[in-house]
Amino acid sequence: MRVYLDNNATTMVDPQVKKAMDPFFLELYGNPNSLHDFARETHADLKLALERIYAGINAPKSDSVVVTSCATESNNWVLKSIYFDYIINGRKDHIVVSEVEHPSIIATAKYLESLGVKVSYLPINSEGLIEADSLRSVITPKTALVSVMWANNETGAIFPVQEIGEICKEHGVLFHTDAVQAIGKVKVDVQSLHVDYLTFSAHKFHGPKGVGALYIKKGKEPTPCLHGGEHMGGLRSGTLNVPGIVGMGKAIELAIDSLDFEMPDVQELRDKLEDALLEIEDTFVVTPREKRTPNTILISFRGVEGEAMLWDLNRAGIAASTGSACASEDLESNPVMEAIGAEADLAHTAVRFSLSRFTTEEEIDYTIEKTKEAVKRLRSISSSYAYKPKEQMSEG
Ligand code: 7TS
Repeated sequence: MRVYLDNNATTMVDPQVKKAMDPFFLELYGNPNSLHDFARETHADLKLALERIYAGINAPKSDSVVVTSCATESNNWVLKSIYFDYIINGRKDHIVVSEVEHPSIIATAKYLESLGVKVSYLPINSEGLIEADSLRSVITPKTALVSVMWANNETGAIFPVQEIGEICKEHGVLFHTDAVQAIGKVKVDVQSLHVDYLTFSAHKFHGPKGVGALYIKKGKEPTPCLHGGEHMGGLRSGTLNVPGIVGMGKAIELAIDSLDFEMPDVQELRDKLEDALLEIEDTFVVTPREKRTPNTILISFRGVEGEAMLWDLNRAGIAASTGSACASEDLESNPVMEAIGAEADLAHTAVRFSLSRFTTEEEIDYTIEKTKEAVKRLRSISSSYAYKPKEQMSEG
């Protein structure tokens, strides 16, 4: 059996999305900006796709949703444009990010730091959550931007974006949220909170890879990252990725439709997996279920190296993860577990299972069986577990 439980890294393209994209490779391949019928024939589908994308996050028509190549581009664009628009000219000198943002935010923040920008990193608490009030003590009159993700990719923890948006509004500071792990899992409505920029990526909700977007509130348009033409209202140049945009439009529509009737089933399967794995002794989950996206579990099996676990699971045909795929070539501990301050031996044991609306009960039953076998086998050969008297173990 092959079981895919790494949906926070990427998802399968929904067959309906693929079907919607198909005509745009061999038939409707015109450049929409050209002046002939091949171009014109793409316009209605592009318009429909953009309408679906706007509707997917409830963006008002007056605001912009700029299609990019991925969330990494959107995140880089926001942070770097803040540097060009507010910092290099001396108006502001500071930005705030959380310490558990995706590397596309953290690495960009570190790069800006190397250019002299002051950066504050908001901590997470022992449950892996951000406390909105922690923002109050770091914000200054020179703060240009706060960037805090809607939901964390490792734990699924949902961050208090509503309250953070309010604090930003009070202080006249721009607010960006990376909603990559939120779209299709929880309701994302840009009009329900104070937010200036919001990032998302189609391949995380059963759309194609290589297409994402940045929502921009009217009046907050950043300096473009890619100059060159009048595409996307002059905000992002480059020939439009027509199949990608059509695919993202269909995918976001399906994802939003599935929120009420499929996500509860995903959550039920996630809870079944989690309950069964927590029956194994010395096993820990940091973020409470009700404070997480419905599809994610980050779980630590004491004494079992995360990578060893992935190896055993992979041999059984099961795909899981120990952390962001962007960093998985290094044998590093999970960044969220580190930020929580977990003991070193626990930080190395975290395994992420992330489900999708295509996950079946049969797959979950199989995963429970194989994970239990793997924990048993790996603990039996683990020097850190087998020889440590149980009484000496304290909770992480
Ligand atoms: N932001 C978040 C919160 C993410 O989870 C990811 C990908 C990105 C941005 C980048 O998206 P991309 O479309 O530009 O690649 N996260 C993961 C992950 O958790 N495991 O692999 C990739």
